[in-house]
Amino acid sequence: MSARILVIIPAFNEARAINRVIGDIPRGLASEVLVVNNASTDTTAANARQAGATVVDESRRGYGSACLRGLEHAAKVDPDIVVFLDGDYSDHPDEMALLVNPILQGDADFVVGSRTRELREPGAMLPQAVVGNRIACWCMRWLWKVRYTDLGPFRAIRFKDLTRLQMQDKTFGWTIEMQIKAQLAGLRIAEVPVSYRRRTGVSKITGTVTGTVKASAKILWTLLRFAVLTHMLVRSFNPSEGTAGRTTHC
Ligand SMILES: Nc1nc2c(ncn2[C@@H]2O[C@H](COP(=O)(O)OP(=O)(O)OP(=O)(O)O)[C@@H](O)[C@H]2O)c(=O)[nH]1
Ligand SMILES: [Mg+2]
Repeated sequence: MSARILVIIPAFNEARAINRVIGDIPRGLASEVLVVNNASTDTTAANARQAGATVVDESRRGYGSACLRGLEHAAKVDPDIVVFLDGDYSDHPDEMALLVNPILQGDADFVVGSRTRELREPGAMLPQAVVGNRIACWCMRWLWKVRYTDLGPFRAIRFKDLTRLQMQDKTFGWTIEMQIKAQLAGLRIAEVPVSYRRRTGVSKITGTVTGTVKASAKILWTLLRFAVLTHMLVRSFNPSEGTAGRTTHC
């Protein structure tokens, strides 16, 4: 029996790109393509339907809100694997097999597409995004000993593991929340290099000053929150942890 793969695409005003994204998803690999229309004021929903996707609406704006709405739908159809993909045609949907194969082969539970420099079209990722991602990955490595190189939106995860993570973030902290929680939950994590091109349509996050500031602040806040939470958890299990001079060595 082949695995059921649900592709979730959060989309806010992506009418120019959405049908190309859907059209490039390898036929036969995805059992369903779900576009979460996040309060678009253009023809995103109609275009997505025409391209063959299931469309649901989420009126609360925010990347995480759209992804959470996608998970509500997933709970009804119970897929084996969920793939997340942006709706602006920056990711290469035709590379989807690179992400799902390690899961299908039993080598990983969670696979992140890393937008490496060699596979990135010049200008596809703005300098602020490159630097911000690098700092966030360095912090995760330092705090939780996990080696990520990107917070890429193109990713695949076993649905039952994703449910266990109890995702909550409603905005730009969604990707990093999943990566931190995957490590804390002991999932087998893999990264694969993926291509990335300049977006189609108007930039909303990294191409705008307010978008960059809001996204950076949210990512930083998420890192801090989980750092404090995990630190408190370690101390409540092991009160001597972190208390200089009281650690005993056998
Ligand atoms: N910004 C934003 N994106 C949303 C929202 N809801 C869904 N999305 C989708 O989330 C994906 C990522 O948003 P993008 O605007 O491409 O963000 P980005 O890739 O960091 O930056 P740019 O491509 O430079 O704009 C796209 O598919 C958006 O359509 C929302 O409320 N705000
Ligand atoms: Mg984008």
